[in-house]
Amino acid sequence: MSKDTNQLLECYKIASRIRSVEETIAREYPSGEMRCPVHLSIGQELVSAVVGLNQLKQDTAVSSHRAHAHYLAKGGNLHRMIAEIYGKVTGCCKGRGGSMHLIDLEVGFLGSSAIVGNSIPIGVGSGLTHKLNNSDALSFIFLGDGAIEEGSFYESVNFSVVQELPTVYICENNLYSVYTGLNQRQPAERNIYEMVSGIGIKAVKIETLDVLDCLNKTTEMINFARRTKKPVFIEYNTYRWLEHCGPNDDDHLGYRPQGELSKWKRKDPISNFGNILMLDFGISGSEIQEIHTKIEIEVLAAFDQAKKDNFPTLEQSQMDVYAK
Ligand SMILES: Cc1ncc(C[n+]2csc(CCOP(=O)(O)OP(=O)(O)O)c2C)c(N)n1
Ligand SMILES: [Mg+2]
Repeated sequence: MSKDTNQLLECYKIASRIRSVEETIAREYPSGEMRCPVHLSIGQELVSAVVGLNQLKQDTAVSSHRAHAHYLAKGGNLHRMIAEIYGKVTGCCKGRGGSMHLIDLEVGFLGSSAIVGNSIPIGVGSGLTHKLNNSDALSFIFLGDGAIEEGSFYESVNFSVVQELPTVYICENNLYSVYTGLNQRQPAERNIYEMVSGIGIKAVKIETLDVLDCLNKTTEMINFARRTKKPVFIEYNTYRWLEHCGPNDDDHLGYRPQGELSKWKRKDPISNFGNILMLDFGISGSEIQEIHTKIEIEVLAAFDQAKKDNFPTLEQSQMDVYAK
């Protein structure tokens, strides 16, 4: 198998694993055992997969409320994430943070937080650290289109540009901030990446519907950042399938134009990706099936373990979350 095919398969596995984890969360959530809000990114997985494929262990990453995919693609521990969502002491935040507060310092996932825009400057600080240490590492900053409307974003990009920091801004433009469409929040003629490029950062927009193009352009941008140690901004055109917060469909609420959700679902990047692998890269249906079976076994084991784990004792619940 060629290096390219191997890389594509790896990317497909990352995306499919994220989908499986989040579908399992959605299925299990109604039982009421996960006592925290969950923001699922079903439909958006390809972004994390193409970025994750280009991340090195030494790189760092920060994220916000919709962070499961970013944490997993960076190599964050699956069982510790699920245990965190179940509030268990084995969770990555010792069960105190829930879904929106994920951290795995062993793989450079510095943390996620519920306050829109507040992890962006932390990612900039991490980029500054990489620069001061003369390291080759990059600092990845995951944000949504809504976070572009926070002041901290402009200060951060400006500082990254002026100081030439190795920061990679990954903006998942899923067209909505909760129930408010981008077209109600920003002028119709504006393109986010064009506006951001006005701050002086190299910026592009990438479509997630064209899987191969999405991977190639992402690799090109991240390689540029690694080679030059300069900041880059990537806007992805993507789409959230489920409600803003929770495991349900919300198309009946009427904030999405009729037919928009079904159009995106028909173009599901993951099944599209599977078809490309089979039709253009000679991967058999049974190989694809095997990938999914292995993922399912791993995911179910993580859920089983997390459910069996203990809640923190009073003493444990007061421990420093960073304590080993
Ligand atoms: C400072 C701040 N303002 C408002 C909120 C409420 N809030 C939570 S998520 C969210 C939407 C953010 O949209 P976006 O950045 O596009 O991310 P998405 O939910 O689409 O992934 C908002 C407004 C918040 N958590 N923090
Ligand atoms: Mg959004």
